[in-house]
Amino acid sequence: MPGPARLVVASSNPGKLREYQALAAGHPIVLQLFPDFDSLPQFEEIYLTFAENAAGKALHYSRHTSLPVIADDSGLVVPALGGAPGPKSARYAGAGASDADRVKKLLEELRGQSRDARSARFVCVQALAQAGKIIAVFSDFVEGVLLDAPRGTGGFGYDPLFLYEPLGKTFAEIPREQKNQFSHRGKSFRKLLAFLAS
Ligand code: ITT
Repeated sequence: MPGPARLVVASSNPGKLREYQALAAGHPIVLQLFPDFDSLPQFEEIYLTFAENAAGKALHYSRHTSLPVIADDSGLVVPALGGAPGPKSARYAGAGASDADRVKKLLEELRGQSRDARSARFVCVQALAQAGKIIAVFSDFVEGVLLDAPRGTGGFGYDPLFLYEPLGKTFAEIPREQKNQFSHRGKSFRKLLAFLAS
């Protein structure tokens, strides 16, 4: 019997890492972290698409371990803002800004906007790479509406503004397992799990 698949998750975002650990639980897969992630040369997310950034990130970090590496590029897309913050979601309020700063900036951009203009989706592209080669790429998204004030203390990033209408709650108001059930990251990760199982 082969042992569980071992993957290294290349991310510095604690919110993402917690979600991946919960997503892997109960599956024949062990998610590891780089022991020294912060001291590795960083990948510059300079591309205009989630896919290019995810693939670039996975390729880059796969050169620092012999194990397969998973990296995701994800973010919030608001069509009424021309797709912003999009692949620049982590840098929307500038370098060194916090989740709260980014939420504040988004609220300012959307102030007084209609329900339609507040439609948004979270997108996640996950790339799996090993030794400088892409093995596979997965993606998914989830649609919601951006509120005019934050609600909830769970999740991370833009979650307190993101109303998931089927539940009538933001992603910051529901347990992690429930967010993972419906989220861009959770749906994409289940495709990755199915791929590994095949
Ligand atoms: P790594 O590149 O190290 O993984 P990062 O935070 O820089 O960490 P991204 O470049 O993929 O990751 O940027 C994703 C940003 O998009 C993240 O910082 C949040 O602001 C936002 N985001 C992505 N997924 C989210 C989610 O599930 N809930 C809330 N915000 C999310």
